[in-house]
Amino acid sequence: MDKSILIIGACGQIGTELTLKLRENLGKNAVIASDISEGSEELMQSGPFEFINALDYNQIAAVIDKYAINEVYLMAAMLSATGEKFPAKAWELNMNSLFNVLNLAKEGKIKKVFWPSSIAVFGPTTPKENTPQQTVMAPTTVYGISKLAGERWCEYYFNKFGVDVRSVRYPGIISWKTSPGGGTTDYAIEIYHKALQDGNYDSFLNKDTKLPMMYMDDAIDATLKIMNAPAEQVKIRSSYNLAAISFTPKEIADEIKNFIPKFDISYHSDFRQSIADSWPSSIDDSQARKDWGWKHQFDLEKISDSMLKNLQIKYDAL
Ligand code: AKB
Repeated sequence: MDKSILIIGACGQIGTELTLKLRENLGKNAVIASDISEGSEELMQSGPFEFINALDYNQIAAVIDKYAINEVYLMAAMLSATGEKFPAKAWELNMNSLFNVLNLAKEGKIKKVFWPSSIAVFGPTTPKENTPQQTVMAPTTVYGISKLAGERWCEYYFNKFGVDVRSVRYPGIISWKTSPGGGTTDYAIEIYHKALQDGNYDSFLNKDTKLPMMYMDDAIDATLKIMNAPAEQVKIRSSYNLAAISFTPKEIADEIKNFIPKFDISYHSDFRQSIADSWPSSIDDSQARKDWGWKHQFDLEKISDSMLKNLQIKYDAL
């Protein structure tokens, strides 16, 4: 059976690049992008697009029917910082969109589901360094609570109904194509924009706040690796720990100074500091590496080089 894929939330930071990569790999008509509003010109022109509200089961079912979809990537979500401003909305979006897709799979309308979890499933009582796959999980953000609940439901649907659902706990994802929306790790993207535009950045996290991070290319690679792995290799059906590198605002600023010597950083933490303080500093992802061959490629130097080059090209074209 040929693959026919639906991406829900295709216009967001990860959805955009996931859609473009899948279209490059499988052909543009094999990948249907969908979201509540239109995305970048590059995304909109790269293949078919449908308007879908992830909370509307019937809308999703109609598109699945129309294109004979067999795999869904559910990328729509409200992230940690915005989630604290709109707790009820975050809970509704993050949970009910997942139920819609899990139920469609349970009813046999689709064969495979990808749903992203996050390092936000961990909380202040979790071991901070090298956080294990199985450990204390007591998140203190609405986003984290919704992701932890979602993980439990994914495993439940796999065990009870045989739903082939696969998931990774993304760290902060760094990218230049599409802006992130409302996360705590967003500073690690803003800093590159500001370095090029203004030569300085006022960080909303303290200088020593170390968080797990990953370049977009690695995140897409992990996503496709777990989705393409034989089912028996995907041994965890809640969500896999996933890691690449960890750094602090001071460390990323020092790296940027290697490219832009006059770059300057200041620190004025806001409400996002307590979210960051509740998360791990580094993650043990050995299970993902063992089960389906996960391996990251980008360190901080490579990320900085790629971010600054690509953003400069983008700004020059404006
Ligand atoms: C956020 O900061 O909310 C996200 C995440 C770590 O899941 N980037």
